[in-house]
Amino acid sequence: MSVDTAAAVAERFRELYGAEPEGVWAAPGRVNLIGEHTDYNDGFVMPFALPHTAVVAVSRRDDGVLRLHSSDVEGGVVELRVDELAPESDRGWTAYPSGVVWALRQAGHAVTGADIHLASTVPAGAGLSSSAALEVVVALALNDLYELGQKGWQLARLCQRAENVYVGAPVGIMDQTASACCQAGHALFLDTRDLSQKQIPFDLAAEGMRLLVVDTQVKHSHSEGEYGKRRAGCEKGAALLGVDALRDIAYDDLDGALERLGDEEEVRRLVRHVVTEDQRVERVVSLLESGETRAIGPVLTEGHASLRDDFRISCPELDLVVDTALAGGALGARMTGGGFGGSAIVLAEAADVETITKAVEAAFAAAGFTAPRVFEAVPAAGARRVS
Ligand code: GAF
Repeated sequence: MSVDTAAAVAERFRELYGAEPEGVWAAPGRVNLIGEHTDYNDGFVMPFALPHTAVVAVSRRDDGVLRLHSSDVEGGVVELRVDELAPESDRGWTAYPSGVVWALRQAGHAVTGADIHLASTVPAGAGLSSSAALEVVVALALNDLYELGQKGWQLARLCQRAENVYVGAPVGIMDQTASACCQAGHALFLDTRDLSQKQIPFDLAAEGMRLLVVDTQVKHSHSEGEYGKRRAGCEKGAALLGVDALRDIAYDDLDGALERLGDEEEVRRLVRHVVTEDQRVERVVSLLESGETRAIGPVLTEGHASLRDDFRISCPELDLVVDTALAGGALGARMTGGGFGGSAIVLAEAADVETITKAVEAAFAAAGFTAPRVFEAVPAAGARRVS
């Protein structure tokens, strides 16, 4: 995020609220390299931060008033009272920042109000965690201003609670942790059971490769039913198998576990995805750590097949990106994020990027799909104060 963006957000704050903001903060969106729908199964994930960020200018208030404004949404300043915030009372964009204020206060933090102005460059509904970026940036700003002393992973937990309870979307912990804790030049290997983290160096350019993000422009939403159904199906699988979470099924016991599920075909497919996906995360970590970066390509592609055939959350546009990219010589490709639309990632040799991009654009045009938005992603920094 540029200094200009921070200055523009501060300037707009001054116009709206007639005073200097106490500070400006930024938090990124993410792509997930591997580890999809594993986070609510206590499993492994491996996201990295995008350069696209949600940016807020914020000042404290001591009169219980919360004022919110976004450059990205039509309409003026929304004014709420912090002591009247209530779960699921709002379905609009303001639910994310006000949900964070609610979660902080519920956890006993004395947040007595704020003036907030927001602008975000994270594409909304593209599976790139625009919501988590918005939650985390507000949480970090209030954490700093009110001196709450919470660490990144603790803020991520509070933001997840805001999204689960206040917004009403049953998401896991990956996106908020990615936005809060990622580091530039690294992917974050996160164990979502104990929240332990390992920063894995991920510098594709140094090895002559690139990672493309292809936003299919098919919008998705997590508060709609399909995400929750998958989550409930996984929880049913864990209960039938007598474990706390699918994370507890050992890779070499997968066949046995599938047998024990008998004719629960739907659950069997979900379990197979989650158990094999956890293993794929571990394979990718070990390949990256041993310098075999190109070899992660086929693992990413296997992940896509599993999400498409077993977890059943892909869509024709995502499949077309993957198939076209692979036919054009990509090292690997998969959908990323919650699914049902959103974005795919493509790992490719730098020399093949242009051909692959053109092939994907041509395939979308030929299929009559809306033109995709393609950009290159380099792991960027996590949430931070910028002024
Ligand atoms: C969405 C959710 F918000 C995450 O918690 C995660 O479950 C992801 O879908 C799928 O891996 O981004």
